[in-house]
Amino acid sequence: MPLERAAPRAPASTPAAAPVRVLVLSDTHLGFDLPVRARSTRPRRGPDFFANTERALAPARAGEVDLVVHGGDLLFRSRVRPSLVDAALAPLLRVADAGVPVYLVPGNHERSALTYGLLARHPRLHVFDRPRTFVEEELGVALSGLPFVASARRFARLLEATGWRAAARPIHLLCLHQAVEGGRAGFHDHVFRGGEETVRARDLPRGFAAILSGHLHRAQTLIQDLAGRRLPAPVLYPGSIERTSFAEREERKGYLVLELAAGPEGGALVGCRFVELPTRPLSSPPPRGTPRARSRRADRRGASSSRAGSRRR
Ligand SMILES: [Mn+2]
Repeated sequence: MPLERAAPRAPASTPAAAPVRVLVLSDTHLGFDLPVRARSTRPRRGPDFFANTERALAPARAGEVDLVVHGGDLLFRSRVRPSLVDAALAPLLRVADAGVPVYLVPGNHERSALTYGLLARHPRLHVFDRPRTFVEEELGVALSGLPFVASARRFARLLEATGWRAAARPIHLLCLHQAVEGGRAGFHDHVFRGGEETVRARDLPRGFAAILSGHLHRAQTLIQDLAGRRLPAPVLYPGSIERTSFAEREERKGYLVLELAAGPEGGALVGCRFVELPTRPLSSPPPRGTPRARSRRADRRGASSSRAGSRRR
């Protein structure tokens, strides 16, 4: 029986460009449990954080994505030794060297943006050291973003300061390090409803294909606000690449690979894949006891508040 030949496909009336692929990782907390001079010989989890950062970036080093966005908290706290900053930037610089642009949002653990300004000198490594917008002309992508802001009341004004409205491209992404209304964190499933630290859904404008954010350590996607109204764009949290506290003991850890299509109002998210990373189970309670109240406080912080974070992590 002769093989049937597939009929030639009719040319599309408007040839669709291939989707743009974006790898999103966040909250790598490099330097966590990695003392320079250890006072005990207990096993350290610090190397796990570096290993998972490298694993998450492997598709980028292999050229399988067009862009990388790091949603912040690259480091485990804001003041660290210079050699740790170098070690933490190295995985990102290798991606940039491989030809893939990298965008970094300063989180609550790296307010010393000057350090990045001085060290992150690479034509393909870009830091949202202030509210600003970058454009990748060849890809037709604009990326707007701002560093972590402790008071979300300033959010709407700072978003305008990125200049995003004047930078419209076929695909537009918003990059943040914030808790957004409806986000969830911790073992007791704390829901961010409002208050000082929470970005309100009504402050998110139309015009973005997706909003990419660090800060919440649980991987999650928000598509509606607390009243059930559809958000103007999905808010995507890849979550942390490892467990930074006991509150995260049952969470899967990983990173996201997105596919974005050009279109009106900043394009559209057409694909989103969570790629799980290996993690060591947390089998013992935190060293200073686990009263339920403390555990709940950790939930409310989203396992990542600036004050507690700098002090304890
Ligand atoms: Mn964090």
